[in-house]
Amino acid sequence: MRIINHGKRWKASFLFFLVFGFVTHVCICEELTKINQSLPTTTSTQELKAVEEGNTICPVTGEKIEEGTNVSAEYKGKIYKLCCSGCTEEFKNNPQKYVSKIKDIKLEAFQFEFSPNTITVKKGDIVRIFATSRDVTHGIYIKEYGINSRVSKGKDAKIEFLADKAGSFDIICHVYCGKGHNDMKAKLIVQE
Ligand SMILES: [Cu+2]
Repeated sequence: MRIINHGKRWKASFLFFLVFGFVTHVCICEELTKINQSLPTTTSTQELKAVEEGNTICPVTGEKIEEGTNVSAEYKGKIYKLCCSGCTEEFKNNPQKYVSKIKDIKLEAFQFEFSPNTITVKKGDIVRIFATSRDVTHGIYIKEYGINSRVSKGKDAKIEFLADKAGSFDIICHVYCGKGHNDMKAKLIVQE
């Protein structure tokens, strides 16, 4: 009898641990699922995806890329548009040479100044001005380069051109912006 009792007790405790084990397992699994769900879902492949550089001038020829042209090359996580497949080959041979020609400049317009006041680049550079306004609508006019743009608060302007003429050029606000408007000027210096 004692032996049978022993066996029953053993069975009972075995059953108890089985049920207990199952319940704790389910609980832990649920917790782990919750933790997993709360983790950010971004994958490393998404982070490594190359981004469009958005250039409108071919870094190899310095010429405006015709609309509808779909030729590009990737370098250091950025996709550069090019004007033809010949340029793609040339670009791939020496990407650094062409990428280094692109000069990105932030220009802020406000009553009644531009900041920076002077933009200095080298002849042959592809200049990209990313302009913002702190207050009202301003103009950005560079006669010698045929640039005629306007910028408003919340409506940024992107100006892209090949600096193919050396010299010192006036950047003028040609949109009336208030009392000091006539003095609102900056300089573009293109070094030989
Ligand atoms: Cu002005």
